[in-house]
Amino acid sequence: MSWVHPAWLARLGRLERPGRPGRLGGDAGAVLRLDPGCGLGAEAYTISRAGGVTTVVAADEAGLMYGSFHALRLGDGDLAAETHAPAKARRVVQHWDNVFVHPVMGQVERGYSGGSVFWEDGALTGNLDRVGDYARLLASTGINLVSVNNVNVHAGEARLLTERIGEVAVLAERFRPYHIRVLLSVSFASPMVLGGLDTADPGDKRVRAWWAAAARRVYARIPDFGGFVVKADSEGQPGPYAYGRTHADGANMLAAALAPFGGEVYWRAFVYNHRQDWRDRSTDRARAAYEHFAPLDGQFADNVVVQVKHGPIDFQVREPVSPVLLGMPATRLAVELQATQEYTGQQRHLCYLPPLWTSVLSTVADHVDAVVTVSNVGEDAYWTGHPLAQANLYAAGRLAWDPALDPGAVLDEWISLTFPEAARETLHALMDRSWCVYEQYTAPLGVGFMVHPGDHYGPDVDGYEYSRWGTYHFADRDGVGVDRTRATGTGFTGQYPAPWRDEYESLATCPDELLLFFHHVPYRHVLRSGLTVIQHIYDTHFAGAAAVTAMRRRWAELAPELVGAELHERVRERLAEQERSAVEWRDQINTYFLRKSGVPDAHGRRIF
Ligand code: GCV
Repeated sequence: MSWVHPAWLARLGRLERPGRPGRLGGDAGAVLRLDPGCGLGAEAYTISRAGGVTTVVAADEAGLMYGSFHALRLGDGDLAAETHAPAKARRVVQHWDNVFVHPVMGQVERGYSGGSVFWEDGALTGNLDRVGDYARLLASTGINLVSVNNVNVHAGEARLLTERIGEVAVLAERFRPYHIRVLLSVSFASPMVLGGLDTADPGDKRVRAWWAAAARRVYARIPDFGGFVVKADSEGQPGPYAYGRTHADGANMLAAALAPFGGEVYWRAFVYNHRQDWRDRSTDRARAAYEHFAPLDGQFADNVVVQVKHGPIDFQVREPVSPVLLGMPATRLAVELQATQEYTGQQRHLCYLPPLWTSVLSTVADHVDAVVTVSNVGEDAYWTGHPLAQANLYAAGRLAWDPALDPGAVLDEWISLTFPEAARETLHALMDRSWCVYEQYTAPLGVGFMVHPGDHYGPDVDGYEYSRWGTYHFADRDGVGVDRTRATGTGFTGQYPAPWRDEYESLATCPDELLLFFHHVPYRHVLRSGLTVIQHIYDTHFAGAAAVTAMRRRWAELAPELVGAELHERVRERLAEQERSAVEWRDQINTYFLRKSGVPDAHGRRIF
């Protein structure tokens, strides 16, 4: 039981197993009782505390481990017995780590925390102890599945499935003691790239046999292997469309190969035309995932989980919930969140994302079997490039375990576990509203994608406007936003069930924060808040940038010794960059819309 870290023994006292009561060391601050007959389900535990002794009871070792982590989170005082069980059996972190440094994307695609914890310049990391530490870290949050390579599977990375599977097995060994199973991203073209076949057609029995043999070899090395993650027919990755097959055909072929061993396929629904002509107004990227997948509802094998990004576009600061998550009742689904902050400040900006995530989970938690989060971890000494971005990772695990948790309470938990009490107020002041602040100074009212093309950092209002990526705002002299109504627009609102289809369709009921996602409106359109769209843009951009200045000042007032001088300095430097960037966002967005609309700021503030 290597999850019982030596440092815990002093705090966690005795370990009792059936017929083998025992004392592992230290003073008996806790009793961990493994009792297969206790009636609890897998991974669940009961925890109580009386007279200074904490007791954890579970039917399996995983439950005992999660209960032990809970014990470490407890404050002082007695606790009446509470039972905790995970809401979701699949709590996943996925890495976009390349094995070989990619000429454009680097070692970790969209990674902002240094190199990969798993791979280094083509080789397995030499620092396997850190992988073990990472496993314990993830387990302490509740994560139980991890994928170790990028969903964009390049030729070198494809070999992890075959000749380099031993390296994946080494990683799996480090995760196993923490009850975390490993997933591997695989290329749909593997039978050709690795197997020398002339096709990857799911209808070809040689292809099916190749996958069956590949899965057998994987399980011979990693008996508890979790399964495959697949990005197919998406942004250049190969997929079943090349053979006139559906995504269900493709996913089910892999599922059949994994089924004898209990493995699963995480098949991504991030499928859209990334070579769109910006002149073509009939194509709407928001519609794509639903159009590709909803007609296949009920056709996926039992061990396929269709993995859906939480919004219809791509991890923008504000999007509606993807209609795919509400429209495939006969399919096992996963919701995909992104901790790495590709479009939310790339860990140079402080942006605590769980308020966004819970706004999604409150709608979709009952519809999904798994919560998947794209990792924000790298080689950085703090694990995350922004030390306070650790809170996003922590919350990813905690919310996968219990999507109903309050994001503020989860943040408070993380702060208590990480910093002294005297720093708590400052951290809340900086972090509680940081997602809203980020939204204020960036793309307004759900319109999204006003970022610099390619690296996705900083403002570039028209950067994607005449591109092939399908992410447009359609600002002209009269107004802004994308008409996605059934009445006059792309019809995207029609992909939602009631009541959303009508709520989003009508200007009278569409929430302000999503207005420009669903409607093209004049600048003087009056929001439900009572402000015009143009005045809202000016006000929020001034307020957002000012809020960042206040955050920067507040941090400067915190005594460095409370959090450690190095960490204090790292956060100071990040906040300085966030302030610079927020001012740039404010001025570019405000100037752009003043020039387009000709409508002055009601408060006469400086716009360029
Ligand atoms: C891993 C976005 C990102 C890509 C990412 C892709 C995906 O388009 O910019 O870097 O690729 O999403 O989720 O597959």
